[in-house]
Amino acid sequence: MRRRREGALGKIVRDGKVLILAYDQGMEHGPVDFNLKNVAPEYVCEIAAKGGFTGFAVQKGIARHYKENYSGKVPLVLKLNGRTNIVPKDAAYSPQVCSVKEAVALGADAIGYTIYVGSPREAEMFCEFGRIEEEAHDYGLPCIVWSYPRGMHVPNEKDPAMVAYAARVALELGADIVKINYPGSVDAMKWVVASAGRCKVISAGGSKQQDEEFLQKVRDIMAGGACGLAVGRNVWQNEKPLEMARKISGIVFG
Ligand code: FBP
Repeated sequence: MRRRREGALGKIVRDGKVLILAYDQGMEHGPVDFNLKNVAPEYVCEIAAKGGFTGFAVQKGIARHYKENYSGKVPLVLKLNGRTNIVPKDAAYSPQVCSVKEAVALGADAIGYTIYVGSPREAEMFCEFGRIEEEAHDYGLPCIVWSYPRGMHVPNEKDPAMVAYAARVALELGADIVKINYPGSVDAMKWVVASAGRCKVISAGGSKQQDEEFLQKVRDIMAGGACGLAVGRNVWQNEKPLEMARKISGIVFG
């Protein structure tokens, strides 16, 4: 039975802001991102549950096996596609590995889908996402697009003009929220946000930085008009993840 089309962002937005804990790096990068603590999903689920996040982004295997560790404590953002770091990026493609129906069965509050804008295989991802977006919206689920310029035609993935292009593509494909890589400055962020129109913009955290350096980046992201972050490594790789989450939260919601 399908839910009515709501067009609302539901639980993943609080006071107009979004703060998602991303934990799909095990597939995207491999266990190289982990240590003996954060390789255990129970550890990161607890951070998701206690860190004041508006969403927890994972693949379906983590969602199913660890449901008791996060369910009812933090909204679930289910990633519907994924790839490994082993395959060359020239023709970057992230295949769909989970259906919208399964996301609903797992209790998802939103779905996530990665598009590599500019890749020779972008057309396949556009088509896949087009079908997902229609179905997810029929179920009343908001759609978050991880929109990353990538592939042989993209010499610099972080080029601010390319990041703005990727944000615009997500708006035009019907995403409710677009997740981009931080384009490097407050002004560049403002252009990304303007390009995304009514599609809300959140930024990835990126690889682990020193605490103060990262918190300044969070301030810049928000000063650029973003509505929040989907952050992973800078929280669960931190020695004091809940303290870090509290500081990020203070900037995003403050
Ligand atoms: P981080 O905050 O750890 O950078 O996570 C954000 C994220 O988008 C993850 O959801 C995803 O696994 C990863 O970055 C993708 O990174 P890459 O750009 O290396 O493919």
